[in-house]
Amino acid sequence: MAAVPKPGAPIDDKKHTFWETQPVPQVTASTEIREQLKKHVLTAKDFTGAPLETKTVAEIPTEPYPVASVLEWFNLDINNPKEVDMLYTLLLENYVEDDDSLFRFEYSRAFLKWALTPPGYYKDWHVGVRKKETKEIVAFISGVPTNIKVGEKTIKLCEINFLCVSKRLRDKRLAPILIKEVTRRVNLCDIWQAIYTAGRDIPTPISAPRYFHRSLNPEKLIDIGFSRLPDNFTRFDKPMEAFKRSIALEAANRVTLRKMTEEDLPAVMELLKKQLHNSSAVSPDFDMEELKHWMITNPKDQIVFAYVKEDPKSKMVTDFVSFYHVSSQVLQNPRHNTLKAAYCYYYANTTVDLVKLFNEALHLAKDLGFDVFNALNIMENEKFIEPLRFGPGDGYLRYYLFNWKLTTIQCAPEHIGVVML
Ligand code: MYA
Repeated sequence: MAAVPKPGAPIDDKKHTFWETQPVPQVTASTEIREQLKKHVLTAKDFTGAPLETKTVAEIPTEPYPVASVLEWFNLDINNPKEVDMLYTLLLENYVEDDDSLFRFEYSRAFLKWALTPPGYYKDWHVGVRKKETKEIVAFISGVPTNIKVGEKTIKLCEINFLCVSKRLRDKRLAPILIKEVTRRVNLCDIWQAIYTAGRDIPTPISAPRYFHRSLNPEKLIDIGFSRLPDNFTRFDKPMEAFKRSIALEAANRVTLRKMTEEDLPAVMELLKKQLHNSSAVSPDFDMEELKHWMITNPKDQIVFAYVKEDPKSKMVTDFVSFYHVSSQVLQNPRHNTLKAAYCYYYANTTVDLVKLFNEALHLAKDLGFDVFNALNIMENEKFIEPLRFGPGDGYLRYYLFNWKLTTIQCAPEHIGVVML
């Protein structure tokens, strides 16, 4: 993926005929603002900001936007296994790939169902486009409702994900129609803001965190072209063995964690709020039902893995760590079809430092058969990324807010407190 301009740098000079018409910031933070911000420690109140436009539900069209005459809108029924299958296949064949087309995300059916059904989800925010004649799905976009703390203000907004247009229908301006249609449906629910992420640079990211990767299965990662054997290992007799030894996980200083259960929800909620809210530009403001949905899933579905550390005497939960599972298809390798990746999710620590906590998470992920553990340099992740020998990736993930301008326009990755799936 191409190098991302640093937050605050001028955005690309491409014309964005669609995005220029949308309520999103069209400028980046000025050098002056950025210099001022460096001078003091930022807290949530520095970021809050305000909407870019204000409308009422009465102003929103009640009819869907027109699509090409051979296509039609349909609400994908996420509780119907056949329709989940249709979505799974659309994404399997057409969703996000790396620049060299070596890997493509493979979100499992169980994952999709989980991601699209948080408490209070709206069925008509699961927006499909299909061919009128064959009913074959050709495009999709989804929204789910959530409460996000933007600076000091909690806003009910929509989290957009899984925008996908079939490869056969690319570059025909179908994406803007999907975005406008989901916006219309969200607005009809009196919700006016959204949060979303993309690898692509469009107007205007609030931040552009970088991906870091911790190898758990180095031989396979090198075999499939995900990583390379560092040059300085070629001088060894058995380079791969030497490399594997060099990045073995730290075996000392292990922490005793146990699986998180429903009973841990209140304690985890408290820990999480303390950890995230003080210095974040954006962070989740979960209620208990949401936290339960996002953390406690059926183990057989292999979606989220959440663990707590409890004090042996008081039985108080003092620390918490979680990661989720998204595999990628390996597209061009005769020996491997799947890359099993763990992604850093939410965590909070009060008694063990993050290096120790994540060293334990890496052990757990390795024991579960993950090949790699991925993390963005958001939240406090920089504290463990280097000590635990995560390597910088080529990918950057831009974070965006729709119809909201932060006071600072942008923020550093460490001020991002939201993990997008
Ligand atoms: S990010 C994941 C996106 N999906 C993929 O990358 C999968 C593989 N790619 C595809 O399926 C297609 O290439 C897509 C574009 C569908 C991405 N976010 O139809 P087009 C703009 C926003 O001719 P296509 C995720 O899911 C592009 O800059 N805009 O292009 C979050 C251009 O506009 P402009 C994007 O390649 C999604 C226009 O579309 C993206 O056939 C958040 C070209 O359209 C992108 N990832 O299809 C969506 N990619 O000329 C925004 C391209 O102005 C939500 N474009 O530059 C906004 C909030 C809505 C709710 C609001 C509620 C209040």
